[in-house]
Amino acid sequence: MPEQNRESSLVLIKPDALKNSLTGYILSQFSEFHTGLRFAALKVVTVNLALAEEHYAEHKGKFFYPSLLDYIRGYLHYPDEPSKRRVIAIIYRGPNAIKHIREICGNTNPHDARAQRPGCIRALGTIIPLYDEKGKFIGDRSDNLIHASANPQDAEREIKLWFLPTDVPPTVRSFPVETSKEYFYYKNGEVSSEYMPGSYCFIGPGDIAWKSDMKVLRQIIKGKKPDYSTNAVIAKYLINKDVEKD
Ligand code: FUP
Repeated sequence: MPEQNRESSLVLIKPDALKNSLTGYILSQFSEFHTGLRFAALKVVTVNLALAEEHYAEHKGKFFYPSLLDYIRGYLHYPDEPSKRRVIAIIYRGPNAIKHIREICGNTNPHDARAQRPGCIRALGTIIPLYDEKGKFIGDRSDNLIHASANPQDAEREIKLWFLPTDVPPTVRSFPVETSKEYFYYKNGEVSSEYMPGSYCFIGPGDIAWKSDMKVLRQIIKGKKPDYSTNAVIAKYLINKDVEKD
């Protein structure tokens, strides 16, 4: 099959879409009947801080970054109902998946989406004004219902950030995996090859991990500069492990 036909894209159905009962509508917009794309993986995620920060790492330092973290973590749409703070994460796969999905989403900014492409998903979104501590307007947050990978590099980074290889059937995995022969433990932001009291073994011998994550873990253990951060590896292993009650 040509490489383009096996393209994968990460879609996140964000908390505002869940709150507005738009999940079914969004799934039908992306259905195989309409797009020729298929599900490669799907899961319901309570977004931990490491995952939110890594997902939006390119926006760190911008005025809307703190608000964006609260938004994707569901705190803004469900301030008093932790059990409803979820995102639906989906890998779609098929011909020109990235471009096709971005077209159906529309512009990042819901006002522009409405103007440019009435009927696209983000045309249903909202603009929220943001203010600093002194009450001065600093810009807008786009509550745009959905995230979709922008290009193949982002898609690879994002899919490996949100999904374990074993969340994806082997026949539709887009990126190389490796079977570990080693143990890796995690505690308080640190990775180790040795058990420490209170640490958690997230990869053991026989476990399948993304090949690039295994490389990063070995770099960390050897004290070398890693290709990417510990959090970018660990965030997906922490998904749905924290307990937050109403
Ligand atoms: P996109 O690739 O379309 O998701 O857009 P970006 O990566 O540029 O933006 C990521 C998120 O930041 C979007 F969901 C919207 C949000 N954003 C704001 O809230 N305010 C801004 O001024 C710019 C972006």
